[in-house]
Amino acid sequence: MLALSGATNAHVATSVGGAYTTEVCLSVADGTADCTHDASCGAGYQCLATISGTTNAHVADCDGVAPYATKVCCEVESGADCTPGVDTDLDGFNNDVECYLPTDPADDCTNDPGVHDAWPLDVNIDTFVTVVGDVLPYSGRIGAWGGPPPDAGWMQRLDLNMDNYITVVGDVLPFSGNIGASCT
Ligand SMILES: [Ca+2]
Ligand SMILES: [Ca+2]
Ligand SMILES: [Ca+2]
Ligand SMILES: [Ca+2]
Repeated sequence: MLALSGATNAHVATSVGGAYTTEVCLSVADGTADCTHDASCGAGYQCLATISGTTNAHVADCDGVAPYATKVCCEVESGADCTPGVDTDLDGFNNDVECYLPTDPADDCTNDPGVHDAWPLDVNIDTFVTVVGDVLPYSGRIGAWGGPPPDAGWMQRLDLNMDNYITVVGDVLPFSGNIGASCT
């Protein structure tokens, strides 16, 4: 992303070299990050800082108040395959829906209960589909809209048909016939 000349009161450069030996890096858990230095950030890129030049430079934030001319633009690409109309893991939900919720589009069951969210019907991530664990979270949220701005009851994880509303027909009905099901 950037190189610093030291740990404090440092100048910045766009690449490591000379006095600039401390790299500023961006990492993502699942995917890749790409950063550029340009006058404006392209589609999909976010401005993380602005700098006054390519070396011996000053740095500022991106809030538009006294920015420097060059923007540090970064994009994070998910490692997940979010192709619409494809259900890679055969858990009944297409990859684009799983990326939206989000659940793991490449796995039909959690590998780490409570943490790794993989099966859209297993809302509480315990490998079982139950009324108490997975349907009860909908209570009080029916009719909620995803916005902007989102309603107070909105929870994107529950919008199984990706229509930006939490409804009985679209999002609770998929549980019918699946209560008691489990995955391994
Ligand atoms: Ca799937
Ligand atoms: Ca899945
Ligand atoms: Ca569950
Ligand atoms: Ca919905």
